[in-house]
Amino acid sequence: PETFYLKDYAPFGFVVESVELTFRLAPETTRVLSKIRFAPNPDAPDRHFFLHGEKLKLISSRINGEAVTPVLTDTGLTCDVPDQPFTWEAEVEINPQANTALEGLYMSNGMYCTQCEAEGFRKITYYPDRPDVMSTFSVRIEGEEKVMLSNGNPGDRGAGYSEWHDPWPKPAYLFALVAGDLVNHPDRFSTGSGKDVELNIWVRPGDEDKCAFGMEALKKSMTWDEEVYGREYDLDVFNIVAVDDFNMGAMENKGLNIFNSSCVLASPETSTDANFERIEAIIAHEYFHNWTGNRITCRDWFQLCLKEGLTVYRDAQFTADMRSAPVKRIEDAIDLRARQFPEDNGPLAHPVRPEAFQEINNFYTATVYEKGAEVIGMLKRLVGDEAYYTALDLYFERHDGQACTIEDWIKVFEDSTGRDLAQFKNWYSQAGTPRVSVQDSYEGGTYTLTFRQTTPPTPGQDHKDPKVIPIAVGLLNPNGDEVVPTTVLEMTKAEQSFRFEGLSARPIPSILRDFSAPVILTRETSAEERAFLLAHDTDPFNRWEAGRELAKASRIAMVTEGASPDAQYLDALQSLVRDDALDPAFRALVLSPPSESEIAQALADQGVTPDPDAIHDAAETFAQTLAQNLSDSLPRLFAATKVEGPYKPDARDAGLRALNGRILALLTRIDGAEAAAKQFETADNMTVQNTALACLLKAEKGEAQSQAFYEQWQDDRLVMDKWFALQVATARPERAPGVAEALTRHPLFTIKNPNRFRAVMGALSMNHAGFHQADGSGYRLLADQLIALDPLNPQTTARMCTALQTWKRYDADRQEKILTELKRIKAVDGLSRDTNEMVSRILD
Ligand code: BAL
Ligand code: ZN
Repeated sequence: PETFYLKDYAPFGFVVESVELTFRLAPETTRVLSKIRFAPNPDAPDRHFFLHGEKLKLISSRINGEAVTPVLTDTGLTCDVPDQPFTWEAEVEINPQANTALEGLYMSNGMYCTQCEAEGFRKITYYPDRPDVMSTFSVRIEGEEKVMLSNGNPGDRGAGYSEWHDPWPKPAYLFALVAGDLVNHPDRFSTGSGKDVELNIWVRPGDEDKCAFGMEALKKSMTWDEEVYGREYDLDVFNIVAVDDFNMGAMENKGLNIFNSSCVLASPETSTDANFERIEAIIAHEYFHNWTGNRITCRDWFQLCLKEGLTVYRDAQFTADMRSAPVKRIEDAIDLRARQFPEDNGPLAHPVRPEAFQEINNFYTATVYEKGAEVIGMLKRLVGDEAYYTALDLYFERHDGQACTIEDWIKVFEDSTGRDLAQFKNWYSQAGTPRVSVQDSYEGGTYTLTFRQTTPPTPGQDHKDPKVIPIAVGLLNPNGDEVVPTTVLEMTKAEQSFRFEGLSARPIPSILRDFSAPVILTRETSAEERAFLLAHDTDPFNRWEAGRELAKASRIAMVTEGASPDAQYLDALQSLVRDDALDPAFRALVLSPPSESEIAQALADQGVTPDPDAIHDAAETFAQTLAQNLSDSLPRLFAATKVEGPYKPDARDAGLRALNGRILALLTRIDGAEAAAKQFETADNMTVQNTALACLLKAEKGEAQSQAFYEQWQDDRLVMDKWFALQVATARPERAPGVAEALTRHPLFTIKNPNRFRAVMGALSMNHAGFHQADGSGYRLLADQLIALDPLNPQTTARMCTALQTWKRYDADRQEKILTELKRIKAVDGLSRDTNEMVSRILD
């Protein structure tokens, strides 16, 4: 397969002045007529007229009204064209019904919808399908569907047709079309400058009652972007559509966001608190793309982090403002360590701005998105809040309507702050998670912190330069008072010391506050000091982090030395859980153990081969000991943290329910699952019903309730995804592959629906000891499923291959078994480019 390189970028030979599209919809024979005005591009090195096109049946083509015969290949067409502006017209036929890859125009439950990012538009018609080619689009849709939508503002509409015009030039990846029997949840929004905008969430009939929360989230997002970034919406209409079959979470098409139904539909009866929080964040994310992504887009796909890192950063700021900033920061750190660190430290490691790819879909990664957002956060920390917003104003002013690069982005900060950010760019170009170690000394009132940074080699990058690392530090004195408030140290060298003078006693340092950089911090320190920080740190993130470090140390000692759960840590947990002065959501996070995969990684980092079963046993023993130690207070704590009154998905109630759920999980270990059974009986919202069922299934006392849940919810796809996932997630390790395998034969399992596939296979890959069963049954099942899915949906198949990226952590037997499966996948005849690239990189 061809590899594409950043260094090869050249502008397209033509600019596109306008695009007119007509769609004649038919499930198996949709006709797409295009009329595109091209003009020579004076900035391009050549005038080679190549239009992308895949799986298209060309019916006819004309230039300036004259029929032409282009040369067709598997990937597009070429044609001789005039050396002056001209009109290209083509008619193609496509088959949405047969499109199971869910890229381009496809059908989902009888409804037409599109996904064009990154390179789906070329499956709709012949076009220069690259983000630096921007144009206005006029669209006419002809069909029998009740609702027919596209980007921009609505135009004429009549029996059997609907017209749309998008006045904002955009790349083809932002094109969208939806047509089907849809109903809307309407609302309106008045922008700061008084523009009245019609808002709609379009859903299948029956889902109307699940739109109100998403609509509120949209209006909050619109207000927030005006208040915080000064960005207003720019069309008369903003449409959101919910679709059941969707590879991603959602898509920011101009004026017509398309959402995986799991990321927009919400009701108390069917959605958990976590679903509500995620929906609010994704609605915001897609809306925020209107400026960071759509008005200013990417020059090429190597620059994906330009829009994704920034937009993830913006949606994280939004969530922090809507909910709790410390809780959001802790959740983001957990997520980064669970998904991005393994990527950055394994065979799939790539820079935040990659320099080569075979299939761009494989680079919609935690590194581009989440590490990309961390890089923005560091930049903001380094320049300060005010300078950050000044730079952003300049970014919008200078680059509105353009397709940009990371260089453009950095230049805006350099120009507006006067700083030289050359070294900072290493964060974009060099992969791998930096390790930062720290040593301290205290003498004559001066406290010195000495940091050392190294970044291990990653594929294709043996050498790493030092990065600019903002290290937020606070110092506490032994009675818990803060003697030096949070100060950002700017580390730029491989080794660097920072002094704090005039201290009357040796302080206790709180380092990397608020997780100020995405690095692995190592510091030899005592359990006492960690327990002190867990009790006293004024920085909530580091308070949680101290607990996490204690938890990890205890777990590792249990696995490697056969130690008992650390008594001091158990005591600390007990006082925290009982401390009503603390935010319940924070207490829930402190009570949430590190994942078994995280412990496996921590062991591997210490040169110990992780044994998944031993790690699982240690987790179980720890939780059982904690439950027994707390046994006297658990029933009281459970009652005291119960949320009374009607369900509200706000941060306060959700935090309390999270704590209550953690307590129920402990209580279930000692009360014969009585409280969980009662909660399941009386549940009036999905959060408590789901929690109760999880506890019951984990205790292997939930068969009847699982059946009842199934009967209650079998007609609700999204709730059934939870039912599928829960059974695999809670299964004892030795049962997990078998449970997952049986579920793939369940009548409601369908490999064609990405949500259902991920519910089962994603849950298996996250049941650490289950997936890594020594007999290799977990690996074998995943490989069987990936081989079955690849011809239907390469994108989702390739994404799921990441479950195998950590293979080098494990013992020789497991490695051998994983390699066997990887090779089996790679040997499949006609394997997709997506999956082939992922498997090859993992094997390398
Ligand atoms: N642009 C792909 C989906 C998202 O990141 O919003
Ligand atoms: Zn995005």
